[in-house]
Amino acid sequence: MTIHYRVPYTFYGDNRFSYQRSRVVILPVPYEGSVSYQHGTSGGPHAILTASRQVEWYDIELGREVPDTAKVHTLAEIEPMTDSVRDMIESIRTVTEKNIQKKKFQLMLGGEHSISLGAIQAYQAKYRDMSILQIDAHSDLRDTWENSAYNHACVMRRAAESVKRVVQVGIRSQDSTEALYASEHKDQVRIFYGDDVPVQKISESLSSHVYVTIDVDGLDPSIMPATGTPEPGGLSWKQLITLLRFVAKSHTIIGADIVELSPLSSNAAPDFLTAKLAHKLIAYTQFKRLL
Ligand SMILES: [Mn+2]
Repeated sequence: MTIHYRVPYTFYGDNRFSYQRSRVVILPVPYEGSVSYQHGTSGGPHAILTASRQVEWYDIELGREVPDTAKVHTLAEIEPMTDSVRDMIESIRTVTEKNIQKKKFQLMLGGEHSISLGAIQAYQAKYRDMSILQIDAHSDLRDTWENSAYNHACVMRRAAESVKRVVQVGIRSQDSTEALYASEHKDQVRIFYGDDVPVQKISESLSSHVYVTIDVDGLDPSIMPATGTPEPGGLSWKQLITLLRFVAKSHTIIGADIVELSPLSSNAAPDFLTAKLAHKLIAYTQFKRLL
C-alpha cells in the first residue's frame, strides 16, 4: 500500500531548505494583546500557513517556480507574551536582528499590528535611511491608546518618530490627533487616502531602502472581510499587487510583514488571499531582475 504523508506545516508546505541554506525566512507571530474591536488575529499565522500549502509554486506572472530560488524556511512561532507588549516587541527585534545579520529576507506573519515595531526597530538600526510603506485602513498615529504607547493604534507614531519617512496607503480612518500629527509632520508622514493608489507618486515618496508593512484591512472588505475593523473603500487586489511590484522594482524592499488577519471559520478565501499576497511579496523581492 501507499503511505500518504501529510504536507509539512510550513510556508508552501515545503521544508527542503534549512535556516542555513535559506534566503527567505517566514516568522509567524500569533500575538494578540491590544486589539480594540474584534478578536482573532492570534489565529492569523496558522491560517496563512495552512492556506499557503495550497498556493501554486509556479508563478504565472514571473514564469518561475518561486520556492526553488527563494529558498523559503519557516521559523518556529514566537510565543506570545500577553502581559507585556514591550517584551514582545523586544523579542521580535532580537529575532529580526539575527535574521538581518544572517542576510535573510524576513517576512513576518501576524498577529496584531503592534508586532511590526520590533522588526522596524531592527531594520532601522541597520538601514539609517529606511522608509516604511504601510498599507492600512488606519494611520495608527495615536500617541497613546488604552494607556499604552505600544498599542497597535500607536505603532506608526512610534515608527514615524524614528525612521526617515512613513508612507501610508489605503487610509480611511483617523482621529483628530492623528490628522493633526500628520499635518504637522508632513516630511515624516505621507498619506494616500482611500483607494487612491498613484504608484509613481507613492514610489517617489520612499527612500531607497523600504520596509513594507501590510495590515490586511488596507484591502477592501469585499475581498478582505477577515479583519477586526473592515473599513469600506479599500484597495483592490490588483491595486496592491501593482504597487508592490512597482516598489520592488524601483527600490530595495529589505523586509516585510503582513498583519491583522482574523480568520473566519465560514470563509477561507481571505486566508488564501493573504497566503498568495505573501507569495507575491516573496516573488517580487527574490526575482527583482525579472520585474
Ligand atoms: Mn488597520
